[in-house]
Amino acid sequence: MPERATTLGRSDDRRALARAISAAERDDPAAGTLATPGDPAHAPGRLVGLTGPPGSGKSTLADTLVTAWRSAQLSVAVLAVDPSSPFTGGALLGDRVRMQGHAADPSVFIRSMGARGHLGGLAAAARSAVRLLEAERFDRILLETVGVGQSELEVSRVADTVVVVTTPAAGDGVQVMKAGIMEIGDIFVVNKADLDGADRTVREIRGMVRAGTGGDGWTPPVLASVATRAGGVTELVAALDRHHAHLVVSAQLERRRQGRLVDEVVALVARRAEAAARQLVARDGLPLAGGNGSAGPEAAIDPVRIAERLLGRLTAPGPDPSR
Ligand SMILES: Nc1nc2c(ncn2[C@@H]2O[C@H](COP(=O)(O)OP(=O)(O)OP(=O)(O)O)[C@@H](O)[C@H]2O)c(=O)[nH]1
Ligand SMILES: [Mg+2]
Repeated sequence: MPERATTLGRSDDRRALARAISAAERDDPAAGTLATPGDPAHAPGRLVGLTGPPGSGKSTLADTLVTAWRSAQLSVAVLAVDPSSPFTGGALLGDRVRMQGHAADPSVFIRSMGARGHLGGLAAAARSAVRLLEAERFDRILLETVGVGQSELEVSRVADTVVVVTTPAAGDGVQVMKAGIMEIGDIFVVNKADLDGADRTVREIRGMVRAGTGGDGWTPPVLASVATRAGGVTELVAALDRHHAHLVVSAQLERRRQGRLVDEVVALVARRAEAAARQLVARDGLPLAGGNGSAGPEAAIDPVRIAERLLGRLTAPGPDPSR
């Protein structure tokens, strides 16, 4: 499939993209209008998520992957998302320093995103940012999420392919493979394979993967990597290509993307509906049976019925309460 490298050569373009992502981060509706429409003839970028415990080497892997993809003439965007960080506007210093080797490359865009602001949650902000990057026609979009908690898992679901990064387990075996993470990984990487215990950790995770393999025809490979070495991600690059091919052939790529669109639209509807409901209540009070708008004894006993009445008013034809 022909893939043409995007070049954000003009610093104006870069700034516009950075601004649009900031707007998405703030949940500013203007974000959508700042996106340039993608070239429909261009193959949609592949969206790869990197997730795993802090310090496992995700940013270093991202950096090495960028190098590998750039040598294949592919343009790359990296979005580092840290749910525990309040930073915004690309301020995750460590990540930026680690990827500085690509700072002058017009076909590489690197951006960090923190947890501040976005009403719809970080996953929604990441989804908006990814949509902007897709519109910019990057061939590869890397989404790095720090940690293995619930919000990180949610962010990971935005990706086509999720890579779970761990390190050789010290002492008594793999502990970071918490509930949820085994299910979400399409590829497992034991990074820092230059350290002791990598082989054993690979074997252990393989055992867990086999036990938990679902019925989608893909057995997640478990690879070892040394992100700090130039050729240390060759196997990972090949595994990513294989998984992408699998997604295409099994029609799961389409299904995953469709699922993401549904998630995004439903989340938007939920947010707008909440705003409209609050406005309506602020204007008219709660629609209580007595109709006087103040919370009487009914509020304590029957919020479901009050909610149904409110929903009825929201969906009733007539003046839109959100205007
Ligand atoms: N020995 C060794 N060290 C590595 C390897 N990959 C990364 N490191 C080091 O591990 C440290 C953490 O790497 P990062 O890439 O920042 O890890 P991260 O997962 O992005 O960390 P957070 O974003 O904080 O979660 C750095 O000092 C890296 O140089 C590796 O393959 N082997
Ligand atoms: Mg990092």
